[in-house]
Amino acid sequence: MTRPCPFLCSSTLTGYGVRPRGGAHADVLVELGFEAGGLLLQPDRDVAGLVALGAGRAVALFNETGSAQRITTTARAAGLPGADAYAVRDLWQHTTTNTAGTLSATVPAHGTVLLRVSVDDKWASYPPAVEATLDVNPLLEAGRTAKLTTTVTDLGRTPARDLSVKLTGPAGWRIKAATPRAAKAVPTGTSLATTWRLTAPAGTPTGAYPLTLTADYRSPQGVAARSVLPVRAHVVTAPPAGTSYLSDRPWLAATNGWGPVERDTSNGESGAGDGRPLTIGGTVFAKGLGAHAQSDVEFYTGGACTTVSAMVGLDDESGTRGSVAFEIWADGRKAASTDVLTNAAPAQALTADVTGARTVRLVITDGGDGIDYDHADWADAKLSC
Ligand SMILES: [Ca+2]
Ligand SMILES: [Ca+2]
Repeated sequence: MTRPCPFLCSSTLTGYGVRPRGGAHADVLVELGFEAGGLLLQPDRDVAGLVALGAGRAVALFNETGSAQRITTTARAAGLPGADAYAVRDLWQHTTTNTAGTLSATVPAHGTVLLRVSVDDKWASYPPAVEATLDVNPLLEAGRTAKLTTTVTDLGRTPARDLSVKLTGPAGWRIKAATPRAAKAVPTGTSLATTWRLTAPAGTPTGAYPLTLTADYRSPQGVAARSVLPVRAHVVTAPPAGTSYLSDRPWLAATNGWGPVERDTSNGESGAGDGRPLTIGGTVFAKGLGAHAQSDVEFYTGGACTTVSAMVGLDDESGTRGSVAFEIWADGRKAASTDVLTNAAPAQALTADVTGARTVRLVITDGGDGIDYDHADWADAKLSC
């Protein structure tokens, strides 16, 4: 077989986090047409890589992040001519469906969905593609009921018939549909939304747990089809009342540009626990987070907190050439941010109103000039609830 580069092993693309679910199977590479040569590769950081395959296109939905992300494009954007419908082959699931044009999936962390999309006279013989999504990332306090809404949308040109949706989780969890979870027919572009009540038993340890959302349906010709969305639910603990240091709280997720985020020290080098005292402009701080752009640390606040505050700046260990900006996000809203800061700036107070937010994220960007020397501190970072 032709060597499967550049698509699955070049340094260009390892930068996009291509780690196909289940590994790079030879049959998938054959289906992609790697033996044909003449590849056109147009990776787009946020959307898709495209490979020309004669009249068809292979579309890779990349997710380079550490959490599941919905990624959407269209057959036209993938370079296919206009048509009533297209055939979509899912190269990991080995299924073929029809789409009216939308190509969309929730892609697991560091995962890739590979599709082969083509104009195909037989499109109506394939079941419609459906997309399953969640309204929120499931975060549960053990013993307390949480709500979650799932949506199954028909992306096909034909209706999804006898659609029924199922959500399953670990043994002992209570999961009940609070609204209908079945529909006779879901036509093109419409959805079945179902609200679920989930409870993890009291005493469930914090951490990530698997849930599975399954949609079963039929094509108008009666062909059975199934779409499965694996989901990670997190069991979390409520933030403490009063003011606490964020470096003493567990985080839900953390990404960092150089090794792990450090608690109560500077970032140091790429190893864990090798930081120095947090120091900004000669001032030393006992508590806080030491990070390196690009960095993103997410905490659970459960709608119970009001304020995040910190003294922010470049750590003195990075020399004089770093530049970063700090952002505090409350759910999907940027609640506070700084201008681009350099090592010349003293520690700057940054405070965000996070009232009502389910999660907050502390984000450090590279200041627009790359991440070199960007050791940056959330000194004295506190949460008030
Ligand atoms: Ca380190
Ligand atoms: Ca920078």
